[in-house]
Amino acid sequence: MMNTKGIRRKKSSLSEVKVAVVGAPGVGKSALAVRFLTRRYIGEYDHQSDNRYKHEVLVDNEPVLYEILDTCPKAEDEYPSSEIFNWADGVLLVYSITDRRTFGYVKRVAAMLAAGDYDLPLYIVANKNDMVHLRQVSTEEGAILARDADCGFAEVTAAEQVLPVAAVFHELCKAVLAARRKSKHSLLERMLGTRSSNLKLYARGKSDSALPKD
Ligand SMILES: Nc1nc2c(ncn2[C@@H]2O[C@H](COP(=O)(O)OP(=O)(O)OP(=O)(O)O)[C@@H](O)[C@H]2O)c(=O)[nH]1
Ligand SMILES: [Mg+2]
Repeated sequence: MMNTKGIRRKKSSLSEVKVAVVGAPGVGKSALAVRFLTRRYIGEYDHQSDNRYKHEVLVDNEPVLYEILDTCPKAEDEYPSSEIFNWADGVLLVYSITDRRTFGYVKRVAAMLAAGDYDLPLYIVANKNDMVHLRQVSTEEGAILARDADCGFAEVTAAEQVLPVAAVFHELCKAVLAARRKSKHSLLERMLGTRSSNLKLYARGKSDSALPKD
């Protein structure tokens, strides 16, 4: 039997990023997730239940283990539970440019998240960009919503693109990792701040991992 001990990765070298893919029924959540996971587009996807996947890739040359929850609302007015938002490190909010109601769904989820103080990195994806003749939501409206929600935004087509779809997952991942670094840093600042003001100077001059010596 092969000894796997030697190849087991040190836990600290692998970042785990949990992403919930959220949006109204039929916007292409599964198509986007499957595109990212397999680079393929199969056209018909399971609508029965939430699906969870694990996928390891390099983001900026660092290995990242994605855990992706492809949610599956049963109705247009069914929103993800707080359990899902507590689980997630980042949320991909998906609507279809061909269906204005799905844009409204994303707006409401963004508002729910802001009101709930989740402080979760978001990324807004406008899918089905291959169907411009059926467009109901302008690029500008999407960009404005993203600006208000302080997150990234892209129009893509899961049906026709591979790299722009992967880029969306990578951008969200980078936002999650940046938020993580920031919260680590502010934890350190809080720890140092309770001691004396010259420790603050110390924190400024040193890297994140530096700890006070006394
Ligand atoms: N034209 C076009 N059709 C798409 C695109 N992405 C998905 N679809 C189609 O839209 C339909 C719904 O896609 P799904 O990926 O199942 O959507 P979903 O959001 O996962 O839907 P639920 O799981 O039911 O909530 C399918 O018929 C897909 O083939 C796209 O970029 N362009
Ligand atoms: Mg689906």
